[in-house]
Amino acid sequence: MPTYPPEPFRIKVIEPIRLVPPEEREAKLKEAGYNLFSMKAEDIFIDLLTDSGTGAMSQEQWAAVMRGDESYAGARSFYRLKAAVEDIFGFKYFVPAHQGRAAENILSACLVKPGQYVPSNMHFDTTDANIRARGGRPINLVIDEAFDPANPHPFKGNMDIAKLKAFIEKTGAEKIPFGMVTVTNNAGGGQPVSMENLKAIAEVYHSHKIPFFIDAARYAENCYFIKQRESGYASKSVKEIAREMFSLADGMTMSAKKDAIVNIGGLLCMNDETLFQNVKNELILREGFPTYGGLAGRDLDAMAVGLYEGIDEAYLSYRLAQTAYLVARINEAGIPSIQPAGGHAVYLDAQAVLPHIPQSEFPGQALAVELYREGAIRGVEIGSVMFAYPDPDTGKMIYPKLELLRLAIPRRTYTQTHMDYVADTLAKIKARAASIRGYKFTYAPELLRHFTARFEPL
Ligand code: P61
Repeated sequence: MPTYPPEPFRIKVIEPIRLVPPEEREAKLKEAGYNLFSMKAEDIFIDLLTDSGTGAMSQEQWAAVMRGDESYAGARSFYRLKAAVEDIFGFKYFVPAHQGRAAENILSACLVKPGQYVPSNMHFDTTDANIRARGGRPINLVIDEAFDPANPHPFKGNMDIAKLKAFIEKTGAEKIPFGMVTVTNNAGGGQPVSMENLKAIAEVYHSHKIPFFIDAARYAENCYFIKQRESGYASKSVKEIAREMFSLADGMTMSAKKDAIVNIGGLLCMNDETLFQNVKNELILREGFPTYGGLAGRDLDAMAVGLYEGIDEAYLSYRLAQTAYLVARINEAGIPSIQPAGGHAVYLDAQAVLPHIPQSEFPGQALAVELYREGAIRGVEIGSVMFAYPDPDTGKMIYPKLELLRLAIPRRTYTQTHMDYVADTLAKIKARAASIRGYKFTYAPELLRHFTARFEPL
């Protein structure tokens, strides 16, 4: 059992949470259409829906908020953010955006044409949907080990280089406006990508003159895994590893709500000047003037500070150990999850816990509902609700390879006792798993359906 490290911070401000009595939970579930996105936050005890924008900001970040310069154009806050972005990522140009998907939307609007393809290890759902929304097709080429939950491969987020080469040969580079990789791979267990693999990806894209963009939402956690697991990196700083990573790419999108530990914010960086001009025009249309990009000056300042706190190694070491601890406690309770522990979340193998529920009846969603029913804990399904799409050529439903329930850990927010409560709750569910039933949709939109879908128990 990994030890739970002492937090490298202490608590100065608290936010009360309330445990809704079990007898009130059923009505709340029914009212929400059995979709945890539709529940009131006040009815959740431990909220592991996402690690996005839910972290605790530090005293330095709150102090920075007070320094926010709310000038419409050329604010001091923008220049402080610019200095941090240039120092850590090293790209020639950047714009702020209000969050990751805004950066993805702008990049897709500028580059993706109908019928084109964008490969990655695995796109997360907003990237996937933004490419589809422009008529493009997202393609996932992660290594096969990623689909074997028990396989302990240290870099399970790696792209399969042979598959990537074969895909480009078959499709033609002219149909690929840019290629991506997601670090860490959120859709596949929060698993890291190795530097060796990043170098190989860059080489393949560049040999075909395909621009390479990194989805950098959790780059700092990925860099710390490289430091821990990849030979030659133990004595390098996370910042040095990050600089090496981004020097391989032509740009990046980032949801700053993750590794920059802010409640709102995003980045779009690039080296190409013409693209930068087009991005700025698109940004002005949809987000705001290029020196604020849909954010307040105070948000830019919080991000400038948070970018450095996100690469602090005492913090990262605690962060990854907290996740590993929760994974170990949950596994000890007899619930299998993707191995090894990822960076930001535990990914429960819902299909293994509920083998009697077929994919068409959403085992991940069933487990999510049960976790609320048992302990007022909120997670998110990452399975057929989120990722089953009809094939655009045949119309036949394509199901994802894994049915997962993700418990994402907000940064600097919950303690060891909270993690123990989650593991103990799952142990109780495990004891009565055979009696749990599946769900069917009563409403589902076409794209990103998990946010607003409604269900009925079967
Ligand atoms: C999450 F239920 N992730 O993991 P934005 N890239 C990557 C992400 O993980 C990501 C974005 C881009 C979220 C929030 C979320 O269906 C959901 O700042 C690797 O959220 O726009 C976001 O960044 C987009 C939760 C997103 C969901 C979509 O929890």
